[in-house]
Amino acid sequence: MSLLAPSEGWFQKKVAKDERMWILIAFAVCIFLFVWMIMWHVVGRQNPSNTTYKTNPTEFAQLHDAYVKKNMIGMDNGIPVVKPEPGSDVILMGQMWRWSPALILKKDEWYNLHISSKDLVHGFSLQPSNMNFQIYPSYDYVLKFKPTAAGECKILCNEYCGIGHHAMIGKIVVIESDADLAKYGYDKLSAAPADYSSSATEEDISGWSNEQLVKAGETVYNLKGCSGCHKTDGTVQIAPSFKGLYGSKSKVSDGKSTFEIQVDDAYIETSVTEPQKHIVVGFEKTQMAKLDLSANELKQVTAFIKSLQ
Ligand code: HEC
Ligand SMILES: [Cu+2]
Repeated sequence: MSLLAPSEGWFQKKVAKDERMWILIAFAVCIFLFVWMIMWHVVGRQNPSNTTYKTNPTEFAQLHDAYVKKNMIGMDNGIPVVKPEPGSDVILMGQMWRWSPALILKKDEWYNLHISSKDLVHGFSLQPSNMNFQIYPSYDYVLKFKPTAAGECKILCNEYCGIGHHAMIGKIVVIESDADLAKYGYDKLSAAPADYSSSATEEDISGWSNEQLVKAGETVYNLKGCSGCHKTDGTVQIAPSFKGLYGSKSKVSDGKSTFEIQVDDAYIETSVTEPQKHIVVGFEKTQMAKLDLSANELKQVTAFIKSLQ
């Protein structure tokens, strides 16, 4: 609202000739840009695909787990590595705080990359080519693409998503032939993932040896993303390290008081199923995500944590 009312009849006044010209020019520019918005899909080939499917975080996480389990050829720093067939559907999941899996792709081959988030909005930023996409939970965003240069690309997160945001760095390695794998330290990857019961199977594992449980537990630790926050070598980054955790006493708070608690099977179970119940003192500002482990996975990951003395 203006303090002064406009003069009577201003609206009916004829538009001056030069003013009308500017309006016409602006209109023409708008139409021109609008047409090119559509044309760039055809001519420039630089607009991303707009194929998107509805999904949900649980469903996509299951898809990710099954995909990784089937195609994994090894581990890179706690992140599973896959080498998909050219032309195939590839799953890439963003979660607090990592991109999984790491991908080895062949130069000049097409891939259908399905990207989604398990928790919050993340940003998929491919460096150094500087492609950017927002990644939402519940949407499976399909990026049809063909890498045209060999080398290593990093996937950064460019949507602030909390304390571990800066550490959320994924990897896509583009090779010309398998001989290039050595350059990235990927030539000695071991083929078979460890014994691992996915959440889909309710296999009876009561007869498993401790060694089997520990091996499978390490895979759970890597696949389910515990590795994104917890290290196993004693370093504390985002969350307490698992080294020497089992059997020790943790100082925790339940919101009302602070007390010490024995780290045993039951404590690990509550830590995973109800992460907010006991907050470790010193980590009040960080939150642990709820990760939906099956009973088998919980048993396996507990055996793994127990083995890290
Ligand atoms: C997004 C980061 C994140 C992920 C992923 C994560 N955690 Fe945590 N976790 C934390 C943080 C932060 C704490 C400390 C604060 C708290 O107690 O909630 C914690 C605490 C714990 C504790 C208690 C540690 C102590 O010192 O008493 C256990 C046990 C644990 N997590 C197990 C797991 C397991 C098992 C997984 C994988 C299935 C996992 N966490 C995945 C962030 C994470
Ligand atoms: Cu982020």
